[in-house]
Amino acid sequence: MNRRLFLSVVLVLFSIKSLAGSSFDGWLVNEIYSNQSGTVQYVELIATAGANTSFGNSFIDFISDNSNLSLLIQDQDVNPTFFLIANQGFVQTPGTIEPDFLVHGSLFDPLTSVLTIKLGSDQYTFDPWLLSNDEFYATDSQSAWVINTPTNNIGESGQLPEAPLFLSDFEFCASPITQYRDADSDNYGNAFDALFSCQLETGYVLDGTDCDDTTAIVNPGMPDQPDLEHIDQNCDGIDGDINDSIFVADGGQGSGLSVSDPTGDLFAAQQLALSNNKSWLLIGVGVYPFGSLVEGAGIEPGVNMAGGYINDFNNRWLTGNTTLNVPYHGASLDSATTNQTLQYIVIQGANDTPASETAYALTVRNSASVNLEQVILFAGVGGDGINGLNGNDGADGNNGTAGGNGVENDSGFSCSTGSQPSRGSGGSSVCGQSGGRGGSPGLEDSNGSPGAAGEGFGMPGNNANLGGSGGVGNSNATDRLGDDGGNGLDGDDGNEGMNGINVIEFVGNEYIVSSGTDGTNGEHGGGGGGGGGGGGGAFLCHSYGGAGGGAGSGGCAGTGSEGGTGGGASIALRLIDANISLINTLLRTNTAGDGGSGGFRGLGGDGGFGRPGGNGEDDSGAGGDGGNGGDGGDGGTGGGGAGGAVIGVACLGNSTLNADPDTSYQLGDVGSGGLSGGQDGQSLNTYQCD
Ligand SMILES: [Ca+2]
Ligand SMILES: [Ca+2]
Ligand SMILES: [Ca+2]
Ligand SMILES: [Ca+2]
Repeated sequence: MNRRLFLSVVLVLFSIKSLAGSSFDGWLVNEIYSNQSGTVQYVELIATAGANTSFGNSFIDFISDNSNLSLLIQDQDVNPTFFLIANQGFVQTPGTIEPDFLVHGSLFDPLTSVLTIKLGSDQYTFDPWLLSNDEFYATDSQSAWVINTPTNNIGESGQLPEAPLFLSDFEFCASPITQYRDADSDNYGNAFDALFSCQLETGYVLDGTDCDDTTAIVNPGMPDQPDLEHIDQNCDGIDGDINDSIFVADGGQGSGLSVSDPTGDLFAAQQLALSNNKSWLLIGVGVYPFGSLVEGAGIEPGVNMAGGYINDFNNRWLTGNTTLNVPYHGASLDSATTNQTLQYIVIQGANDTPASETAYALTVRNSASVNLEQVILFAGVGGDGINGLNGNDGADGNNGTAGGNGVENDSGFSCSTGSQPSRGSGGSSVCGQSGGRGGSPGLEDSNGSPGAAGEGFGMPGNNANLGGSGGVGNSNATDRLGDDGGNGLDGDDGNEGMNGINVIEFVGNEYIVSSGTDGTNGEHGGGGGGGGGGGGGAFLCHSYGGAGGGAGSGGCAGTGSEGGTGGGASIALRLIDANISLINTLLRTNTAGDGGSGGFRGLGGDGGFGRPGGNGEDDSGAGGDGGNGGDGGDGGTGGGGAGGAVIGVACLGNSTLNADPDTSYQLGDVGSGGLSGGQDGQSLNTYQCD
């Protein structure tokens, strides 16, 4: 005789609403169902008027005598009425529908004395909990029995058939054999399709541990790795093999050796995997620091990583991220041995990249076969280049001094006895480009001396800055004058530096930035020549001519400015003698570094002025004027550094890239070239990967 499901339902609705954020406000438990063993269970929620249909990140708790289950419902946007939570046995029962949220195992203890379901702050209590083996009725929100009609959020409605689990016509025997249907012939039976019979029937087996009896590739004897379809191929309740895994969860404080005791230290978890001979790290949704500037972020060969796990590793969240925060130069995998895999992992490079350094998200080296499955590699920013230092301006030249005027120097009647007029001094120079000194004047019949040449000839053989010739003593009006000194030549300007170019180059497998070169220094201006001394006079009183004027010194050269250094690149994936397969992987870069600008060039100093020679006295000659110093040349301007490149994948050495059509690239801005003429960087999805 079937026992009818009998439920006395007490509904306790607390009016406390959640203060903020997501919640199940306005939702009720509409149908709840379990078979006797708890292997087939579902709960159908229904929205009342005004219910919150965006209840992502809300919890549902099932609290029963021997089981407390807390489910985090992620990012669910429901339209508009139902939400169906069911377990795996429900899914495997013919005639049912796809639930909105699938739970491995049981939702609650079917033999519990009281069941409490918490929908956020709303709480429902069912008490007592008696089960029928009829398998046909559910309980609705009014505590009434109803024919079960589990309905999911798109409105599909199914039904659990009456008595689906046991055959109706029992044959009496003393020791009936419990046996399980093996529909897929993999020698593991379906626990939810059992039969008591006196002999082992065709199509049945003694083992009832097949968690999916529709396919022979799923059963407890199969290997199971984390996969993109999240199939629990070995029926241990998780996607992956519990016995071949270390468990990592955000904030975990445990040993990492079991699903209920995860560690939060991803780096240590790798060592744990190696010492315990485990192949996989199963990693919960969250953000994990991985490596530092000091120790790098090495991924251990032979330790595979799979992310996206939630709800005590029972489920995986397709759009949830397991993010590894790595230093700016990225994570690295060196000498992976066999088919090493990263799956549902985000590797995020830091953005504290030093100047002109390149940012990487991941480098794979010396590895024959590495697989990235639904991975996001996001390189940090490339380091900006450094601006070149400015050149120094050259000092101006100093002026010469004037020559003394001619005077009488005679002992005769009414003649005066002046001393020899002083020669004009050449302007001094801090860069050795002094102006020439003026020449001495002659007395009576003697000639004036030539002025001294200025220092720093611009060009050999050019007499531009020679001193002037002295005047001829006691001669006619023209000859007795000292000649003016020549002006110094201007110094040539320095050469401009070369600008950085955007050719991509790796040396020693490192991206090389292209910096601007320094500008060269200008030349100093030449000093002017001193004026010649005037010739002496002999009419009536003997007299000195005027002394030559001093020349101005040359202006000093401006120095060249430094070139700017090049900007660093931002590179998502660097392969060095490695082969890699990418499945639905995103290669993403941040912006590359801008090139540094060349410094401002130093300007040349102005040449000093020459000064006039002294006047003649009566018939003595005037001294010649000192020449002006030449101006110093300007320094050359340093070149601008080139902007850094953005590159999805760089294949160096002997590397190959196999990317599926779902793999994509999202590259940031290239670095801008520094002033005045550095080139902007290049943008390449792949570099030398053909
Ligand atoms: Ca089977
Ligand atoms: Ca199977
Ligand atoms: Ca699997
Ligand atoms: Ca498994």
